[in-house]
Amino acid sequence: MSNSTITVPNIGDLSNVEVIEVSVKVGDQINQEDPLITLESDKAAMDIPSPKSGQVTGLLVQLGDKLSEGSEILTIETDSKDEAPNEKPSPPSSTEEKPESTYVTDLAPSPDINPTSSLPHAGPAVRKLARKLGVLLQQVSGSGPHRRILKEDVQAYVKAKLSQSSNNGLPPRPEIDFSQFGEVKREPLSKINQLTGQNTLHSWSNIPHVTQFDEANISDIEDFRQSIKQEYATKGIKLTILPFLVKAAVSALKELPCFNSSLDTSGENLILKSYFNIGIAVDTPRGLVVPVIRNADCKSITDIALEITELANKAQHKKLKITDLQGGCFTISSLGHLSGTAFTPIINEPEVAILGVSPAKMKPIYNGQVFQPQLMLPLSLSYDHRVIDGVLAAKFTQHLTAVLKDARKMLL
Ligand code: CAO
Repeated sequence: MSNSTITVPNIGDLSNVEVIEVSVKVGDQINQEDPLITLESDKAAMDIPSPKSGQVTGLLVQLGDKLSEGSEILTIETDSKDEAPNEKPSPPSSTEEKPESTYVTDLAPSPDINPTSSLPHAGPAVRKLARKLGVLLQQVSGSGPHRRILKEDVQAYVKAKLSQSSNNGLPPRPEIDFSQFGEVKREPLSKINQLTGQNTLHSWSNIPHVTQFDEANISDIEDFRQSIKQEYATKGIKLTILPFLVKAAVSALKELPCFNSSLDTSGENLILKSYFNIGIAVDTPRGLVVPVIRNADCKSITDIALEITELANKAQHKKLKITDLQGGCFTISSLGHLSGTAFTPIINEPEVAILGVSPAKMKPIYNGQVFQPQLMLPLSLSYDHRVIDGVLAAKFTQHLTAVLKDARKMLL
């Protein structure tokens, strides 16, 4: 063991240079080339690296001291007994950042930036942090004295980049003062609307969506429904087309199990589900919610009709519990009571498909001999193309239309 003093090495023609950062403290175990202090003149900032490894036993400088070649920095205890009593560190390294060979993709510098075109002023700790995060200091604006880059500046830069990347890597939209064009009113979005916005943006940006359109002939189901609707209404049950669609969806999910799945977060494995929980999109004054009918395969159409009414009521009166909204496998979004011919529903992640339903209309359908009026229900099936291909999607709607045309097939 030997104790030695480390002094400022040759720093060219500079003298009385201010200490602006001290990177070590007494007791620190340091390695050769670790930065000890940073000096800053009006021309440049420079690190003074340690010429050897060892433990710091005494600090001989503090912030603001003015040092020249030969000024003592600290004492260090080393293992070697052959050390000269006064050690000069290796020549100082400029704080000019060397470009890293790799960068975090989201934070990658724009190609038109030359990493050596300017000399950012930053201490070793800040540069270490920047290196760790893959930040090129030339891109960071310094808020310290002489535009020196502080840790907070690097953190603010990363934060700004991350918020841009959550916006799909697109530059943020400029703030527009719409009142310059006419009268405006600002209304906050409901919490549900904000959440739906985030979820749909995430789904739309991350899932390759394809929508398959089809039509189901629901003439027989509708005749049957009309014939018992009143009787059900007297028992307090609202029998619409939707419970039939839930049952038809379960039948199609059983037939094509990859629709009843989720991709794991690695995107390499499919998690296939043996339960059949169907989410129903419900419109409320506060926004869209999707309560779930659990184990729809084990429930009758009557049970499902009752449950939809209950869940829709709870949704309208803010009575849904978190468990009512969890565990869905496949979602049905019905705009059937309104208008439209088709739409492209957004998949309710982490599900892999969603069925959109538009209003049924009477259409002349050719039966091989004559045109007959039939009630045709438009179906819009959006699916995740990473999991499902077009052939499977066509098979899914083919199965749906077959069971909706002849409800007896749901029993099979
Ligand atoms: N074609 C023709 N008629 C339809 C139909 C369709 N596709 N879907 C429903 N109808 C009929 C019903 O059968 C009912 O008729 P009757 O009075 O003769 O029984 C009437 O329209 C009203 O139905 P409803 O909408 O009250 O009930 P529902 O079971 O079909 O749906 C619910 C319930 C809660 C899902 C629905 O009211 C709702 O909130 N839908 C909105 C979903 C949504 O917002 N999706 C968009 C998501 S993306 O932003």
